[in-house]
Amino acid sequence: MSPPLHLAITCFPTFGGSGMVATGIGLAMAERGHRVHFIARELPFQRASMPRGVTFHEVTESDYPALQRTGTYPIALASKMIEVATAEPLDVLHVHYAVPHATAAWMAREVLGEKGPRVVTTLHGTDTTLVGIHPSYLPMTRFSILRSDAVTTPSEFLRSATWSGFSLPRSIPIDVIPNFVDTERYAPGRERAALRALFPDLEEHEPVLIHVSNFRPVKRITDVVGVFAEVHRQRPCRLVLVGDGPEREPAERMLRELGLASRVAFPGRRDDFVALLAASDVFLLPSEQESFGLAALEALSCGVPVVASDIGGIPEVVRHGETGLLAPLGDVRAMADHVLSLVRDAGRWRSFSQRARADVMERFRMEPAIDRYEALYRRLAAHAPAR
Ligand code: GMT
Repeated sequence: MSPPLHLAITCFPTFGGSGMVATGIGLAMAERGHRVHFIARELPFQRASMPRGVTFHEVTESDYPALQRTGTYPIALASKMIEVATAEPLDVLHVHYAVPHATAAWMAREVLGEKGPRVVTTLHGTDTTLVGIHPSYLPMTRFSILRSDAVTTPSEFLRSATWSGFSLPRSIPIDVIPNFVDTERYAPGRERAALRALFPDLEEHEPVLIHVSNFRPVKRITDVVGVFAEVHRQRPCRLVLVGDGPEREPAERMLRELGLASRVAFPGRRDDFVALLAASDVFLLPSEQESFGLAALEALSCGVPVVASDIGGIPEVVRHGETGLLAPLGDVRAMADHVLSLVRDAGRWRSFSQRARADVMERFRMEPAIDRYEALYRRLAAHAPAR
């Protein structure tokens, strides 16, 4: 039997896909008997007690007045990485989201020298398509990606966007390891009690549309509202908007202006939203950018068909015409027509729902993805200099 690996994982501990993927990998590796160190500002998951084999190392910054607004987080993070790698025989340091985590990892490796851990950078999307290519960050992000021992992306789309966005030759290896979903947690369940708690007067067959996100501008929440309004005009329905963020206020204003506020629920950020998701009829994701669309994958896993924009990595997750329906970015009318085609025809909805779950079981289960990360870690550890 191979000896356990010593892994460190860095991510943003926020309500976002990259933190969820990083956490999923770390906890799964610990369950497989490896030692896992999370290095982050906050513990990126909530558990009553720390899982066996897992240690959390908090990144703290000085509040010295002269340092305010100087962005010392990358230095504090690199220092914590050095501290952990000095105390523990780390094989691999896996950072999620390039800005600034890949740069902090490079700084730590410079200090630790060749005996430091191998660095894996997983790009998640806006670190490549938005923030990373911003002139303020591009040279350093590009360099940090190049200095990583391995780079992964969750989709073919993001791999191409990385090569082109950072003017990298296509010979630079980038592994596509699709994101995954816990298919036991995100499972079909049509029990509508959780929805009725939000809408006590919900009719038996009244369709419910749902969207889950951090309500950032790239999610185009006002398109979610636009699609809902158009569907509602032709077939009365409800909308659940799970999450929170900057676009909530404009969405609420739009709903008030449309006179639809009472048909919509904002349950906020909720860990128990799976019951709402599984009982809903269609998941909406009209995003402007999406390297993958983890929220769509969670919906498909629950057997909920997805109506989304035909951009980024979404077509790799949602099979148009089989597990969901895609439309050009911003085409609210086409998305509304897609929703209506599903909620008006129970047989069509059922076949999309069944194919959605089956496709997730075939392509996006957690175990095969974790196998691939484990194989990558083993390959890198085998080529690391002896400590
Ligand atoms: O886009 C977000 O809201 C958050 C961001 C993140 O850092 O978690 O999401 C990105 O990573 C997710 C996990 O790999 C992907 O599912 C999202 O598609 C991706 N978002 C974008 O590309 C805009």
